[in-house]
Amino acid sequence: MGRDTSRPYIVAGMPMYNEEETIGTVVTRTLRHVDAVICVDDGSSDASARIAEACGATVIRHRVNRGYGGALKTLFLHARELDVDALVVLDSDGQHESEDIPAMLEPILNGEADFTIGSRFVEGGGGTDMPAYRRLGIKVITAASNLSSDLGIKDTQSGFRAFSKMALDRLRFDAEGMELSLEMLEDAQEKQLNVVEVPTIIRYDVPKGSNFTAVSHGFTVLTWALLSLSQKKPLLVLGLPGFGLLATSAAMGMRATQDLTLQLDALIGDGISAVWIGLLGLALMATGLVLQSAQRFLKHLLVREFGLD
Ligand SMILES: Nc1nc2c(ncn2[C@@H]2O[C@H](COP(=O)(O)OP(=O)(O)OP(=O)(O)O)[C@@H](O)[C@H]2O)c(=O)[nH]1
Ligand SMILES: [Mg+2]
Repeated sequence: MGRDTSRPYIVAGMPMYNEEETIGTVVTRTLRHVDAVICVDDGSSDASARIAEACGATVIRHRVNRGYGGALKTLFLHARELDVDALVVLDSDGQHESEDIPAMLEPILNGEADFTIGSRFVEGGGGTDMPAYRRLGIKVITAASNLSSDLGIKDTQSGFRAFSKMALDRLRFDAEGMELSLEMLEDAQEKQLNVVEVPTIIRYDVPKGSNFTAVSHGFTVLTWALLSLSQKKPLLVLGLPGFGLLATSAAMGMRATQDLTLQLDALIGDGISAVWIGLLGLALMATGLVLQSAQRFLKHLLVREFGLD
């Protein structure tokens, strides 16, 4: 059957890993709002793939687990091949409301946005039964990522995202896990895509959900944010703590000198600590300075010599 070219062709994509309890309902509900659903099954050991297919989804199988980022790469590849007008990505565990898909697509279809994010933290959005530690974790990650690049996005951790054809063509990422959430936002910022947050409710009262996995994902994403920050602002990340350590060392050294009357043991102990802390401080500051000037030099080379901006 040919495609109706008089209206936009919309596909929903779902990363899927052992979601047999929820995938059937999510696919059925999602198909009410899109032309096709693609589930990327990442080596599930349960009946997820069979149920998704029975409910009308196309299932793409990875033979080995390639993580959330790997699943998104596969989805982008297929969406480009299918020449879709928009791709909406949502979780297969029932946390995202399929009923919000039209609201997610609207800014894309009317040309206001290239990329939308279903957001818990804009007016009208929220999370049912969202544990406080999750909220805190998201805020910490968002604050860290805003230090390196002022993304201005309130919900950097929502996996409910929709993309225009242009965004699908231009976005590139290579993270394997959930850190993809930030890499994609940074890439969108560098490519000057128009990112809009759409209020949505993300559910936490779904059958599955492991606190351990969520915390470990949280640390992976935070580590990525800090690495990105140290690449972009090495002087802030290394130089500032280095300077703090150097100042501490100086203060300790001065105290050790002044307290000559104190017992020899304590004196030596403090003196040695002062030397170590001082050396660490100097090393961090020096590394920060070297990286910062390397970055400036590289930028200078690219912009001035090769005309790249
Ligand atoms: N393809 C693929 N999908 C995955 C993988 N890990 C998780 N997913 C899917 O990605 C979506 C989000 O994963 P979750 O584990 O629910 O992550 P989360 O929503 O941040 O964490 P919770 O709040 O605990 O649910 C779900 O639809 C999962 O089925 C994976 O390794 N490969
Ligand atoms: Mg989930």
